[in-house]
Amino acid sequence: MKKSLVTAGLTALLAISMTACSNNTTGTTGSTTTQPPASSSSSTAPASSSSTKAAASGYSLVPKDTNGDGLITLGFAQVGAESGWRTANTQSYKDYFVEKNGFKLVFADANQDADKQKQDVRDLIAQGVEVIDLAPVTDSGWEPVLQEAKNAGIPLIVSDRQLSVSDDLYLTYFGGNMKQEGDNAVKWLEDYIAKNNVTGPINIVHLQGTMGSTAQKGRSQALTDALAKHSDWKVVYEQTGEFTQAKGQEVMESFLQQNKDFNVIYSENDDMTYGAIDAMKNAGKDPKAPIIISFDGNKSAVQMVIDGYIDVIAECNPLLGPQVGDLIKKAKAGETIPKITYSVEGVIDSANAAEKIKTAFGS
Ligand code: GYE
Repeated sequence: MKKSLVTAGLTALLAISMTACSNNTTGTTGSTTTQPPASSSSSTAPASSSSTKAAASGYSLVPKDTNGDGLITLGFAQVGAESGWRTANTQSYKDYFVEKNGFKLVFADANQDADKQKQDVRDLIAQGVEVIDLAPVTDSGWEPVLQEAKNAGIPLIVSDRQLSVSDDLYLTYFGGNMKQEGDNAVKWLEDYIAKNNVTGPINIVHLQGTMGSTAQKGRSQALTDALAKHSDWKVVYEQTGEFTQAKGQEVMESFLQQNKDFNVIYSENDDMTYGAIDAMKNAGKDPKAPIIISFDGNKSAVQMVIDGYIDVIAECNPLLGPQVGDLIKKAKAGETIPKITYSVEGVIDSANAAEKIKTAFGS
């Protein structure tokens, strides 16, 4: 496989011979990091460490069967249906939060609208659900709504993406460490460049997720940190593709029209990666030429690693339902649960894609 500096014009200026792919080891999707409890009262802005933190003092609500029907009613304030990751995430909640596991599910879809989602949570409070799980579209402006949930005596769990609020406003966070995922991707690129003696500028097309989501902030921050370390790395284009395939394609098309050189695409989810690849194909560019870095690990994306389109995927596990359910049960039983639990995630590249595809989520 050859990776080359793609010129926006007709010629490829620099051919990079790819002799072997990086051999990064990966974590196990689905497992979590653990660390002994330690006290914490700090806020949990975008994730910056891969540890678990113990419950902060100041949050005393525990899940209860308040209506005595023998089930816990979970109100799930979901982001939307923008991606394959999201579809798998929703399905994992719908599969797990059922009567046989001791739950009822009330589902609210924010359609990627942060304001609507605040109303969704208020509606869940008004309905008197017994626990709320919030997967926040963006991380800011949540204090009043979380205070309302707390005042109503409804424990609130944050999942998938984090919040910039004081951690005495929620019971626990469960999900990926987005900065770590970005760091995993960057490390892979650094190793790749070193192993393959890549010289010359690294011109990066940066497709960002939903601006203001911690998934975007953490992954973008990792790239910003890398740029500060590597003087020959440059972002030649940066635009949000809102985590959707359609928007990913659209922004990549507008970039290609600028006729600029690029040799790396850093795309903050698989769906935008699919869109970017389609845009290159439609423009008559070889989608296998640039180094493509993606996030999530949908089955089709892992197949594209095998087929040589995508070079690396930083994993992000969407199958959170059973693990959130477990935390609720533990908290209900009076156990102290960690304030933050991050999924353990690694990378998928040509070294492990054939293995990883066997357990990949989605289609
Ligand atoms: O990477 C993306 C989705 O918040 C981790 O949201 C999630 C991100 C995921 O739309 O595909």
